[in-house]
Amino acid sequence: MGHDCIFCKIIKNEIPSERVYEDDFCICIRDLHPQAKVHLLVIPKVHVASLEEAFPAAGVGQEELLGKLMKAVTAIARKQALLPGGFRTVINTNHEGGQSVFHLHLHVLGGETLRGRFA
Ligand code: DGP
Repeated sequence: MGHDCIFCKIIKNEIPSERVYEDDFCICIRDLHPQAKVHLLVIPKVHVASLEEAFPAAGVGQEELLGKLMKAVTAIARKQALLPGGFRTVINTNHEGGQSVFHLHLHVLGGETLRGRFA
């Protein structure tokens, strides 16, 4: 658990957020600065800083964690009526990838026809 981690504080309800989903493993909140009509963040409760940290060059990777996150994303998208229309999932990794909060999270964007393929 990262003591100064914003998302750890949100998970512990020390910082308020609009939670749309929660289970034992992850939470889903609305992004503070939405980039689409619907912009959600799916955040695992365990503190893993990034995709890089989830899959170190040597040692055990977090395949199960990522699999569970993708399953949660799809279930949440269904509940939020983003399916069958569709949605976009983004994971920003490290500084050049645009990551600003170093607690692994998946962006879920939708609720409209998204312009551009990757931005
Ligand atoms: P990234 O750049 O991929 O690390 O995305 C971090 C996202 O987190 C960014 O879109 C804004 C969002 N965010 C940052 N702080 C907060 C917060 O306190 N509450 C909520 N709901 N979202 C936040």
